[in-house]
Amino acid sequence: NKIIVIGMGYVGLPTAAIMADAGFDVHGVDVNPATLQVLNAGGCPIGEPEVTRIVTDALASGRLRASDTPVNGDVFIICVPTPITHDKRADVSIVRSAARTLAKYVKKGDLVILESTSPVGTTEHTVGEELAAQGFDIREDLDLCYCPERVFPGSTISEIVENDRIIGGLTPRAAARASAFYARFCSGGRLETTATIAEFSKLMENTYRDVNIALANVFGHIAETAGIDVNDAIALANRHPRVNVHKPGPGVGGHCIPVDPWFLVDGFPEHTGLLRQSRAINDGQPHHLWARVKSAGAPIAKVAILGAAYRGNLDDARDTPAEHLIHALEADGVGYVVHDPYVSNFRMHDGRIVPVGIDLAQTLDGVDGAIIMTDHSEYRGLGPEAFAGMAGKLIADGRNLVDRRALTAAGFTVIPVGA
Ligand code: SAJ
Repeated sequence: NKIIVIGMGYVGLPTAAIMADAGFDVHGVDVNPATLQVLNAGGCPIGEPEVTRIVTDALASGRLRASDTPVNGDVFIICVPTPITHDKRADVSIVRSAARTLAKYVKKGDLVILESTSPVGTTEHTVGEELAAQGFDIREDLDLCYCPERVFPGSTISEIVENDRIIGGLTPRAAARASAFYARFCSGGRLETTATIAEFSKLMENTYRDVNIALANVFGHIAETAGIDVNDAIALANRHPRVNVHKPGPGVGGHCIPVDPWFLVDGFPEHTGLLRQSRAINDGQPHHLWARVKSAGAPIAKVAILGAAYRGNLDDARDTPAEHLIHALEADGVGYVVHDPYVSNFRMHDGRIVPVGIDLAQTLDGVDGAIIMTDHSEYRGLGPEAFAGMAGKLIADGRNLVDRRALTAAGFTVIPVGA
């Protein structure tokens, strides 16, 4: 069995390596020359240690190769990005062009799988249309499926291998075939359904998380106004057997949660007011935190942003809430420096590169305030010594990590989230 994986990114590359590890002959395809250069030199463009290990092993074994064009195969898997446009519309043009490219290499009887998070109907209408344009009957001649990835950056390999897998076939035959294929390298349950149900359920998962985080953030706003600590209240509410309130924070980042709800809004605008409002609440959190800092009244010319990654202990700054904070600071003419133990310089949506320091004391030296954006373990429990070099005494703790009592006793003003 020869497997062709289109897209050597955060999902496609580890998936390809896991399949090579399971004994398949895998050919990866990517349009990015830098990615291909690293892979062809036997290296891995993703920093996560487990991913690096399995990818470099797969390349060394010869069972994984990569180039800029597909080859003939038996199974084709599309793992390309599905971004949103600047006006929050779903952009499936990369899926379409991947499908158009691979359609020329597909033969009768092949299995074609879309893994990219996609608007409802993409498998049949976008991928299916490109295959039909090559003369295939997409139900009879091929097995076409939607099998969403559920990659959680930081534990990519175990989540690909162990999570339950939704397998949406355009036909029951296609689902059964894909299920047998995933059984070769996935130990979790395999849940066969239709392609559209699979597409919808993937969007539901990430939308559920976004709306729940927005709800937690609203609880945080209420607590701030009422002078209550939201975390104490959440801890108690979560002792109810059917309640799981999420964590309020400084915003929602990453390449999935802030993007995927828009696919439902785009497709079903008349039903998705709640989703739009949740997005607005979560995107507004960095601005909300900055407004709280300003209302503390201390003069601020320069702040240190602690954390560029969108989530703790990751080197991933895609769609980071820190970018929204930077816009808020710039709008007020406030200077900033950024610290992160994992992320080096990162690129904002407007193309600018933001320099990031790794020495915390150096970053804090002489700033008027510090704003914690990421729940890195390095920031947990920080006390007065860590912030001693600051010129001012203001700390906004977007993740409720620092030793608030010790800092307050030492004369710092700590602004938590939701308290
Ligand atoms: N966050 C909060 N409060 C919370 C939980 C998260 O503020 O209670 C923030 C995080 O700090 C982060 C953002 O939300 O900035 C998103 O992080 P996340 O932990 O929700 O997840 P991602 O984006 O890393 O990965 C998600 C996962 N989906 C779900 O948990 C439903 C992952 O399993 C998916 O595979 C991934 O999206 C994807 O690729 O779709």
